[in-house]
Amino acid sequence: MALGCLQRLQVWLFKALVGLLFAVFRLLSPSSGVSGRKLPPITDPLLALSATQLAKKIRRREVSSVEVVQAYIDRIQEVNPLLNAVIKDRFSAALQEAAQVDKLIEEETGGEEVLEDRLPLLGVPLSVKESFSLQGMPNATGLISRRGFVSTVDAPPVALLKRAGAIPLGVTNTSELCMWCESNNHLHGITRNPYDLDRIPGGSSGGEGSILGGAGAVIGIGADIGGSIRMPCFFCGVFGHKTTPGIVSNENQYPPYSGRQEEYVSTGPMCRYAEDLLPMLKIMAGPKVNMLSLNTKVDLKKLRFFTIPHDGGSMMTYPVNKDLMQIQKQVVQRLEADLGVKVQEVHFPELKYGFQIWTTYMGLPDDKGKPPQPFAELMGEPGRPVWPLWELLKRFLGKSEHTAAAIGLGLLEMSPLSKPSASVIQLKEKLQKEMEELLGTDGVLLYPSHPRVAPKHHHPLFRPFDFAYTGVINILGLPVTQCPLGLNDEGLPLGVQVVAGKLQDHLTLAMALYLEKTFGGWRDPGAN
Ligand SMILES: *[C@@H]1O[C@H](CO)[C@@H](O)[C@H](O)[C@H]1NC(C)=O
Ligand SMILES: CC(=O)N[C@H]1CO[C@H](CO)[C@@H](O)[C@@H]1O
Repeated sequence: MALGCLQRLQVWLFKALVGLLFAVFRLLSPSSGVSGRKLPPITDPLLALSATQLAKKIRRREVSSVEVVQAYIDRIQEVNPLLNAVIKDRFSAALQEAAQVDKLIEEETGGEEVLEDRLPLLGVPLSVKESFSLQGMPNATGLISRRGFVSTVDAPPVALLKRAGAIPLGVTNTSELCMWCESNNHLHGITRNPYDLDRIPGGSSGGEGSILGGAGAVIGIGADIGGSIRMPCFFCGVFGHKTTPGIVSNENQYPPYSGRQEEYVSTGPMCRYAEDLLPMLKIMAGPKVNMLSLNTKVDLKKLRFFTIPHDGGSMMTYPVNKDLMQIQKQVVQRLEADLGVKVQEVHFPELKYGFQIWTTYMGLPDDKGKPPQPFAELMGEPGRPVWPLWELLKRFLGKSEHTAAAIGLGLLEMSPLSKPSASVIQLKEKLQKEMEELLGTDGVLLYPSHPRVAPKHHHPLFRPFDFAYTGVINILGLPVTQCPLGLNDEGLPLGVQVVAGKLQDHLTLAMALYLEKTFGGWRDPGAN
């Protein structure tokens, strides 16, 4: 399956043509009106505290929940006109709930420890991705035909976070039906990156990434089937964890998962401060928390470390950008210098087929032979399935309700590219075995999050397969934490994925704390 010389030339020519097409597309696209503007810096010190610290201060009555919730409401009102991240708020309900929290703390006689134990996030604001049910909030996932659909219950991890005392302030934008890396749809509009409004925040949990990066939220919740937590966290400079699948419930998300997708999708925490990842995951895991070793103290010096600099030259993805190669090398150097460990560079030829592996497995039927629900069917909900070619034609005339990305996915679904292939299944099985052997229960792997930093709006349409860097980890079913690593010369977030063996989530969460300490974690996009 190696590439010949002629094929390489063809790939190069194709990529050059695509680059030219995008340049023309940009010239023809209208400017957004916020182009060139910058987010204001944060001025309220409450916005610079982790949820863990906020909860502690609230319990100790050093600050009230109403003050904290109000600080976040003010920040959302300041930045959301620029970001379009929060698409429906519940500010007045949240303030009432905060007032109740303050009253409860006033009356609590059991002391701080009782509250910490029972309600670890008491009084802390929470942001929720719209595709998760949150009672009274939209249940549309960016589909015009679902306008007016309202959630009647809370999705289980949302309910658990609420039960731990967190107060949701609203829901945030996603890509249409959560199946694209740009959070844009014709119901709630386009969401922008807090570090550069002309760029994407990623997707599908892009509203979460954007509002977290923009300091309008401190903790949030996302789901990830191909990078939907990790891409937005990477592009927006925050932390996110794709949990080992099967731990956190995926119930009551729209669209629901079908076929074998439940094996590859994971719900997990997204946040600005690494120390919030672990307590959030403990809460969100519910009864399955005991399958993980979240109380085990991790000694990084005793782990085995590996790094993979790129996917080995896939035909589908673009090469990893120099800044990202460099920062991953710096992580390696720091690990070796700080911990006295050896970080071994490894290569897996199968990674080149990350995209093919992802599409093949996403299309497989479930145990009972039932195939996943076709995307064109979901696009037509609650009516009949759409016909992607017809939608494409309508799109050119500006008459389709659907985004180009969703139509593209509908078309891809009809093409031979997305038919499960036996040779790809073999490749994946081999990769799975090798990767599990390598990582064991004490191995940690660094892998680029994406080939480049946050792209300009719509550019992913011209480079649709770069998500293979995150997608392949879903199919392997491994836990992975996205960690920010400071900003590049243009002020855009850098980062890396940290992967571990199944159920070894505590290892990558410990790495997130280390990398935050070493590389500075989240940066205020409004600073300097
Ligand atoms: C969201 O809508 C879908 C159907 O369109 C429905 O099955 C689901 O129950 C709704 N979710 C909630 C929480 O109301
Ligand atoms: C800029 C933009 O399109 N904002 C929209 C975000 O979503 C809400 C809810 O659907 C709309 O009311 C806004 O117009």
